[in-house]
Formats: sequence, structure tokens, C-alpha cells
Amino acid sequence: MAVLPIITAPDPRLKQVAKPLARVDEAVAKLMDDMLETMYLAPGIGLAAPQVGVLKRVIVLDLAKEGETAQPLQLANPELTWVSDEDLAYEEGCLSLPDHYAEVVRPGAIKLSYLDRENELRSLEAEGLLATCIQHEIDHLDGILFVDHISALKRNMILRKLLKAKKSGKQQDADPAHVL
Ligand code: GNR
Ligand code: NI
Repeated sequence: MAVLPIITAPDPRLKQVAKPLARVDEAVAKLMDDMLETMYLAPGIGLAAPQVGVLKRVIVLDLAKEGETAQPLQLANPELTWVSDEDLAYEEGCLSLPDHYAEVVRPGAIKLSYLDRENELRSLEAEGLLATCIQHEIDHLDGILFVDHISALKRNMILRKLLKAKKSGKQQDADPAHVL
């Protein structure tokens, strides 16, 4: 297993549409494991492959709280098959937009299909925070960030601050080697 560097905005790789997988093979299974390790260390409750620079349709999640039994989810080619009419507003954050948060409104319940770590086609129903998080991760696969769901005013404020932090070299997630 390996911890991968997480890309932060602004970065063109976060705006690309990721490619579907033909199948989940050993290499994809390893990517899923590395992504989970990276997510746990961050720490975060979800991570999409484009956030580690891999433009493939892979996401991982774990909503278990500290001290609870881990509930890892590793999904390839996730596709929403149903969304509720009822919406849910949730204060979202993103490892690629560090230290910024905003309320995003999305369907409150969803159904999806996906390939699991063993390349089996499966389906899943989710509501609440899990539904929000899965939609946030699928958005990453389509080059969409949570700030794309809020007002242009708030979005530009956040993106300007992140760009400024990047230019001044102050982003705390940069490769630690550069500060030595
Ligand atoms: O860790 C994360 N927390 C979170 C909180 C509310 C809604 C979505 C998320 S996902 C985020 C990790 C991340 O950036 N995944 O892409
Ligand atoms: Ni995110």
C-alpha cells in the first residue's frame, strides 16, 4: 500500500472527465487500496481517483467515525440509477479545496450500480451523508467540484484564495520535501 499525493485546486486535472474501466484487475484493486490509505491519512470520508492524478472512474469512501469498525467502500464505474425528488443540504468540504466549506443541495437518497474490487457488478442504495458523499465523488469523476454547485461569488472567492495560497507556496499539502 502507498499514500498518494492529493491534488488541490486550481489544477486542470480536477476539471477532466475520468475514463471508465474495462474491468477491475489487480492494478485497479491496488489503486483502490492506495486511495483508501491516502483517504484515511488525510483524513477524509471519500476520495476520487482524479484527486490523486489518476483519470479513471474509481472512488473510495468510509463514513465510520473514529473508534468505530471501518466500513470501506471501493467502487469502479459508479453510476446513479435513481435519485430522490427530496433534496438534502449538507455543509461540504473537499480534500482538493482544503479549509473551505459550503452548503450544497443534492438529492437526499440515491441508487447506483458499480463494479466492486472483485469486478462484480453490484448495486447500492444510500441516503443522508453517504448519498451526499457518493454524489460528491462521482462529480469528481466528471470534473466537477462542490464549488460548482454554489454561487459564482462564493466559488470565485474560494478559488482565488486557493490560487493565492498556491502561488505563495503556503499550501500545507505540498510535498514536504520542498520545505527541507
Ligand atoms: O472528507 C470529505 N468530507 C466531506 C464532507 C461533506 C461532503 C463531502 C465530503 S467528501 C470529502 C473528501 C473529498 O474531498 N472527497 O472527494
Ligand atoms: Ni472532494
